[in-house]
Amino acid sequence: MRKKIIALLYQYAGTYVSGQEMSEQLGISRTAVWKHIRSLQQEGYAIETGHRKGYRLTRQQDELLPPEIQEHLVTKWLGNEIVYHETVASTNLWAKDHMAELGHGSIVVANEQTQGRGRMGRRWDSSKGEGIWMTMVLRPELPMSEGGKITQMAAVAMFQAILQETGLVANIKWPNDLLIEEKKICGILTEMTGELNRIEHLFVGIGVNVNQKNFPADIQETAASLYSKTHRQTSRSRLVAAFLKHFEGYYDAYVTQHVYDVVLEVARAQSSLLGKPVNVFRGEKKQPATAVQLHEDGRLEVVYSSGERELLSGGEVSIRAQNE
Ligand code: BT5
Repeated sequence: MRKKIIALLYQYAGTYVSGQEMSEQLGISRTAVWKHIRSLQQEGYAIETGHRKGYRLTRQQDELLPPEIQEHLVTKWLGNEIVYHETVASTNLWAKDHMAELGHGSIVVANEQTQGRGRMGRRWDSSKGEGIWMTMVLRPELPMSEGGKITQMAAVAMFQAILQETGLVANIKWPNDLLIEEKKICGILTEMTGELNRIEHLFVGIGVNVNQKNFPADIQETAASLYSKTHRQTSRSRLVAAFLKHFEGYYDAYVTQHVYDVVLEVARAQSSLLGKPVNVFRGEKKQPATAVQLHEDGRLEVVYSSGERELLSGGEVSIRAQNE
């Protein structure tokens, strides 16, 4: 019923539809219509109630509302269920709190996050109406060690989606960033529940700076948006739909046929680290090394000056180019 109500309001976007008409079209009472509208408003849908006129969805220029994403969506299963929040603390946190209700392939998106999170407790700036703040909920039958691969798939899928929608060619900075001209435009935070040999829920949180013109002082030197590179507005809903299409393709190929080479090839070709001198940070400890290879399981191989090699997993270290 909720979906029907949203679709109906959407059809009439910009103009009022009376409570009477909604009740006739949906086959429910006017009171029931009003109750649904009220709960949608509480969730953040911008629905105006006009005295004697009915209800109206006040559509803004580039919303991330489910019908807008669905309009462009060409996936088979990913994004069949989209939960939208006007404002939420963090889509990853929300998805984890509601995991029992969220099926495989559900998407949680928000127009704004008040406590967006990065890795290792860091903060993720998620300003209102300007970016993509979303979490994919997946239930793959894979061991936890495969989580890094899925993060890599998401990075490559977002690389492709950005290329498709804007023509911009991003670099992929292992394990979870997309950069354009050395500035961060996208970050990924993958979290999971389960046991070592079996993932139960995988929460792939993705943040993309799309239409920001400014950033807070602490990140203005290191962050960029697609807008700052193209000087054009990019449609967030089209970008989400493009991302979901690419990701679904990679995911299905991997889970059904164990095909992963395309992802790996792009991740290597676009890597901003391979062959470069880097610093490996563990907490406060910093070790200089050279990044030499990206492995199929999502780990990065580095060689230290002592000649010792190590395979790094994304969750435990930060990497910075030595000139950063
Ligand atoms: C990340 O962490 O890059 C993962 C970001 C994931 C964000 C998404 S949004 C949807 C979902 N819900 C959440 O709550 N999170 C996910 P990390 O590698 O730790 O990078 C964090 C660092 O990036 C911060 O310490 C800042 O220096 C910088 N930063 C913060 N906000 C940024 C932004 N909007 N753009 C670029 N850099 C930013």
